[in-house]
Amino acid sequence: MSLSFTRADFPEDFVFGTATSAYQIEGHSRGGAGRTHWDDFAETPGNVVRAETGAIACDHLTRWQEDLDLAAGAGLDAYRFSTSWARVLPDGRGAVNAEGLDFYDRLVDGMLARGLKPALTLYHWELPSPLADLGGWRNRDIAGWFADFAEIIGRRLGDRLWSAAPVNEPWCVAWLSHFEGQHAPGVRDIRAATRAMHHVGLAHGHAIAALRSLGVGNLGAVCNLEYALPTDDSDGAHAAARLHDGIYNRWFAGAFRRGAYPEDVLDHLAPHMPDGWQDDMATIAAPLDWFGLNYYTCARLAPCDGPWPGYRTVEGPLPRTQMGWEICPEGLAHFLGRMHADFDDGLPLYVTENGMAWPDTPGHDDPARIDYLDAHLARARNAIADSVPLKGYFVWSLLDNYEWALGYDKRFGLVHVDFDTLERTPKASYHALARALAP
Ligand code: IFM
Repeated sequence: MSLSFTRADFPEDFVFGTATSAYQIEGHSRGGAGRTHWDDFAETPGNVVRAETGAIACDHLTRWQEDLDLAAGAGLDAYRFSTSWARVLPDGRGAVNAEGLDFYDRLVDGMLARGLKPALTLYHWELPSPLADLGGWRNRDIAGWFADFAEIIGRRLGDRLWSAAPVNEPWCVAWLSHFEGQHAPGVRDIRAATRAMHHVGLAHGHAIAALRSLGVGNLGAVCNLEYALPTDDSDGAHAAARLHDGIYNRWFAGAFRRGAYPEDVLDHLAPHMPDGWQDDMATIAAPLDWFGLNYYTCARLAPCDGPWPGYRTVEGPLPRTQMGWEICPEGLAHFLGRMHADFDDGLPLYVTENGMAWPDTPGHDDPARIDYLDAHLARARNAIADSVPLKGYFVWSLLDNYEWALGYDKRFGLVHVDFDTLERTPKASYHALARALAP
């Protein structure tokens, strides 16, 4: 089975890549990395399937050369990776773990040696536990701690990076983790969530400033967006979808690109915002070189009784992935158009994550993933034809990996990983992509 496009169907400079993250693949029990709030969260019964952690994960820490060979072998142009805060600074501040920083140095050189553009994310969720002890994302000081981390990484890797973004999916860092409690630190508290919603943006802004002052270029923001649909035509369902869109999609995109939070969400969160938050907006809206969107699915919203935000999600009719997420490529088309049209900044856009989980077994084809990628890349092509400045697309993920609270069952990889032997086996989707991208 093949993909229905080739490279020639995209602009010559279009960047194809794949994305991974540190804690999900590296093996965090090794190489001097510090403890993270994910280790604490997973040790608390009921939080993570089988209480699994990233202790070994894909053992990328020792197998990284093989993994970069796989990325290059698929004909990709770029490799999106993240630097673990707790691997570089085991206590979150202070002493650097030289072994950790050296690892990322070799990794970046390894990408360049294979012709892969290094696309860095500074933070993909492994908050050092000592910083969590101080309140983590609830504590305003995190913006300064994060800027210091950014500076350490920028000084060491900045001369060889192709791009850098401070925080992967700020909505997950803040709302999913402090309001819904589904990710570490597992808090369910509107005040904690509101503080996190602001401080993660502030940390982003400080990190951008730190990287810029070092001369690191091509800096962006990466937000996950979910296509919010009313479950029916009632006013209540429309209002629910609009509010979900505000919290999920408009909060960070508006802050980063316009320096403003959406009024409809702010109306409810304002009493919980830190004093003087307005003075931070210029920092949060530091100029960017690109905007990245991670897109997977849609949500169908209905109103419900109970406190604000007063809505619930309802099952929809579309086929689903192993995550239970509806396959809805129209949502990608929607956001590509909207993230261009809503902001008068002409910013280049990247799809920084897109992909699906499927219960793959080695030796069997994964046609569902090939279909998924094909359908979404067709929407990407349409957007380019409609003059959306879409410049690249990254598949999530290169490898099957640690899917956070869902452990190791959910397989997002182009490459199958046997978590007993750690053997890597490229799937049919990997081969299909390699054929599509071949010169
Ligand atoms: O695995 C995650 C990743 O860490 C962030 N974006 C979504 C992926 C799939 O859930």
